[in-house]
Amino acid sequence: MSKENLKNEPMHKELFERATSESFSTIWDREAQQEPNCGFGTLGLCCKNCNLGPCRIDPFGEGATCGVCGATADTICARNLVRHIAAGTSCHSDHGREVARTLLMAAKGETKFYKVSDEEKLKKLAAEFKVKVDNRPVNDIAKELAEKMLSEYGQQEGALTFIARAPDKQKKIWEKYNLIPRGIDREVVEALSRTNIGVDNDYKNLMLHGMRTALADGWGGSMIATELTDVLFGKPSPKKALANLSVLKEDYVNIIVHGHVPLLSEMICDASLLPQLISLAKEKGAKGINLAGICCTANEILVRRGFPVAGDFLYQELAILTGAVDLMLVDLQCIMPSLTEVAGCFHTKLVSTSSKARFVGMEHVEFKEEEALPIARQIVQMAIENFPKRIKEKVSIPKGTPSDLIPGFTTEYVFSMLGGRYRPSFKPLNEAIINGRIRGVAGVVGCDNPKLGSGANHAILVKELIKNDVLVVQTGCSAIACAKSGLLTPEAAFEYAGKGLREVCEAVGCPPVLHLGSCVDNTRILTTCCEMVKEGGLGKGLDELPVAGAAPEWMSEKAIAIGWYCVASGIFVAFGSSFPVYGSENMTKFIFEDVAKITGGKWAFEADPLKMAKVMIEHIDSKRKALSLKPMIYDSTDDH
Ligand code: SF4
Ligand code: MSK
Repeated sequence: MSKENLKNEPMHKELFERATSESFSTIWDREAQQEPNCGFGTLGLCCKNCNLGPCRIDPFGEGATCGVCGATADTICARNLVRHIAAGTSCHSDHGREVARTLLMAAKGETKFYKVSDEEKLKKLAAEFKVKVDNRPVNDIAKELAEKMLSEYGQQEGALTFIARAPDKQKKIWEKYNLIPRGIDREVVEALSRTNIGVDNDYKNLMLHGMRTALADGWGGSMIATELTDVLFGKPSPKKALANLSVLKEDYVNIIVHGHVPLLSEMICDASLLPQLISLAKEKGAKGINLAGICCTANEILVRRGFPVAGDFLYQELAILTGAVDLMLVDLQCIMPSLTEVAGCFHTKLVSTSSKARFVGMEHVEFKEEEALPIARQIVQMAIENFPKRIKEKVSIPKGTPSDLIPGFTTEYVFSMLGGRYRPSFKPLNEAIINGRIRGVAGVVGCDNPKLGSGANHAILVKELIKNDVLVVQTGCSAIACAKSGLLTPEAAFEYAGKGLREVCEAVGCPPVLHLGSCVDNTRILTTCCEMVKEGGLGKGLDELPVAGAAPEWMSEKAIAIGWYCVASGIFVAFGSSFPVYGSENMTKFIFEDVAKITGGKWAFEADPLKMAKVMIEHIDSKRKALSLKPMIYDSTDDH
């Protein structure tokens, strides 16, 4: 969707008019100012890894054909891409490290604000990490588990423990090509050292390490983040919730949590429910406290607590432009530095909370696990104190009703939901696929991007997939975009799904689009796929499953890492635009041809969401054919 279309939507019109009247440039304006994009950067032909450069390679072969050091387009494109993978892996893995550290502190009694909430999951993980369970106090188990997980960051040899979850077929491929991550930090450090001037100059060798680094994200840092967040705060479960900017309330103190790591936002949830703070809000003239989220922090408090979601990545500035946000607290990742400028036009207080993510001009209240709840109370109180400063005539919350959604699905929940209480199993899902009621499963994830549809492409893609009987699982901002379009409700099955998928959703009472959580929770998609292989009837490896992944509007380096760990795990992945590698013929061939021969996973790049759906469906059908599955029971064009 163009900015013009988005601007003219009744829900946003006033906000964009306000941006103009306040002379504030939104992300759409700034994106337009960047056009035309740098040709060298787009093709991946720019290197600034040393002071002999920066170097640029002429794609037409008329100027420089290599950098000052002699690095070719192949080397430069591969090095740049591996650095992106390393950065994305670092973000997710550092998030996992913080959660593991908090579990350790809780187990050692160093913070009283966190505890093991899901003992069953703790014990299951303990068994995987060979931590003794019998009759030991929960905190002893948690301490040893957290220490073992943290040790996998600096581990020098061997394999990450979660690699054992993958099917044997994938493990054999990874062994053959030396792709098994040894330690999370080790692979990231090696990615950076290999990409320095004069180290690894063979694009294939670089890309193999890039995949090993990405696997350290998916089967390492991200998986630790998901699993230990469940241990600390409990597994998500389906619940009713609301989404879009109209969840903000004119007569309440509105607080928005934004970022990724749920350690503080969980405490903010608790603080926002404290009677004394609600009374204080009332004393200040509000009816109460209204807490909502943006980006993945939104997803975390949505799937576990049912707090509403105000918007995805692109909505962070628009939320402040409503003039109704009394405080926005940020931790890290996907937070636009422009927020301080837009907040300057309103009364909104911005508070940074992570020592790793400071913003010039933003008030900072540093998060410490030892004082988590008092800090959360302090921040909520700051919001309440700020409420009377709201400029009434500047308040404009988009009218209209928030969209309903049912978030909170997990691998474990899909397991019991489909099998029923007495026969929890993936068998019903596999059987529905084998018998041709469900065509396959698609993971649609990732960011929203003003260059690629401003969020609209997610819903177009997902509608087309479910119309063709593809069950969709979602995370991140993509899930939020589809929630706003009303796709995450059981009723969406009646309106949009093909007959086969609709029958399954009707029988189970689930939406045709399942919200699995935040970006780190893409690991729930990996574990769901592993369970499908384990259940039987759909091949021996992840590469044989009739599944596909997509990030139609990706923008973050984290998306690159996610895409690569999926492809390295044998999965087909479609992105809305390519990586900057087209300047190298060899790298382009590696991505489109060679990688499939190594891992069985494949890449496709397609900006048009309907065409993207088509390539994903074609891929799913090719896998159905290879497995000799029955033809689809219903023709998906029958009733639409
Ligand atoms: Fe140029 Fe080579 Fe230095 Fe890159 S590493 S900036 S290509 S000299
Ligand atoms: S928040 S990484 S914009 S999905 Fe995870 Fe959204 Fe992309 Fe950030």
